[in-house]
Amino acid sequence: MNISINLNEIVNKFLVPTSIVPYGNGHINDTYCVESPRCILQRINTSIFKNPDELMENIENVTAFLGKKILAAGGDPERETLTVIKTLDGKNCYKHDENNVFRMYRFIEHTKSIENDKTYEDLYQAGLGFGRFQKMLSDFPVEILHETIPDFHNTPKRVEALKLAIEENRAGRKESVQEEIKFALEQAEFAGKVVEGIEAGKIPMRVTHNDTKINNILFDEVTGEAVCVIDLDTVMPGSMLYDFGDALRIGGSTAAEDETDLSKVSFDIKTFESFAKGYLTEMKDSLTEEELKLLPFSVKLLTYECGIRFLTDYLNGDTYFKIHREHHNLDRARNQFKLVADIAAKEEEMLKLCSE
Ligand code: ADP
Ligand code: GN1
Ligand code: MG
Repeated sequence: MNISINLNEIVNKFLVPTSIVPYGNGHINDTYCVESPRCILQRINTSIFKNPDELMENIENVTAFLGKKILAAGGDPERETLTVIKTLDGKNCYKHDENNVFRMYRFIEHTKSIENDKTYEDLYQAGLGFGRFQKMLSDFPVEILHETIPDFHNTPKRVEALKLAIEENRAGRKESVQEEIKFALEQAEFAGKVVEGIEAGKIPMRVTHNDTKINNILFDEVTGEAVCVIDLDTVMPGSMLYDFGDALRIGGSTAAEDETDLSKVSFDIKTFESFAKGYLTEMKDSLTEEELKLLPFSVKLLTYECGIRFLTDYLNGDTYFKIHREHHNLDRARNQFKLVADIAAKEEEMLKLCSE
């Protein structure tokens, strides 16, 4: 968040601020809380999201669509989905220059973010929230959606990116991560399962969120109910398996994503039960046999995919994910790989749960 431009000047393009403080724990954008009224100011990461106009168009279209559904269901659109605050001259973002593009959202009050300490009830609520989100978007006109990051969950392409990073060895770290590289490449045989299922017409494409980590959903601070799915930058066509698996990647782990004591990292199968119960409450009628069968596998796949993305970024010199300490991406990769092994050991047990 060490940016050199004057944030007061930026905020004045939207409204008059009294304070601006860094906010949240996202890995991608720079997020600030601004008062008052309380708002979220975000600098869009334009090295990742190359076309902020298309990105903002997606967000406006998706939130407008969700808003109508929420209203029709008797809910409050300003609480249950994001609201973009326009600039004084009516734009959905402010471009200070090419690399400094800012947007503002209404702050969703009386909610909490969950990072690592979560209960089974939280997982159930997250399942309900993400399931409801996907259900509401089931008839969204997909043709108006821009692909903000092409091939985002194309795991085989992620494997190719890892191989390239190994070959290029840009940060000179290859020798020190031989064990991790070996694990990543040994596991690559299952990387294509969902992409191939999609290509074969066995797995349907839907409008999906694509970044369902648990801190991308806000919970009511009193009742604990799932209130609002946020971080809509990657809403794109995809498989529901991406959203299901990715939510349990962090939601199902007994430790934080960057825990270095790997003896603490394991997959808690009860979280699978809780999340699935919530998710299926909303989605079970529209899922196909193939999707249902692959729910346990999706958790392994998405954890593996994220692990190889961290390892790739480490090899490339930490250019994608924000890091907060040296070797942070390597710590994250090791953590995810430990989790992959544990999920694999519990896959059969999860499958049994699905057939009950
Ligand atoms: P990133 O893309 O970097 O992950 P997010 O959009 O997820 O950024 O925002 C980071 C954090 O900021 C979220 O995890 C959440 O805690 C908080 N946040 C984002 N938008 C809002 C909002 N509209 N109201 C309240 N909190 C928010
Ligand atoms: C990023 O933006 P955030 O922190 O919610 C990333 C996800 C990863 C996640 C790993 C656009 O999510 O894909 O799974 O970090 N988002 C993007 O924690 O790459
Ligand atoms: Mg986020």
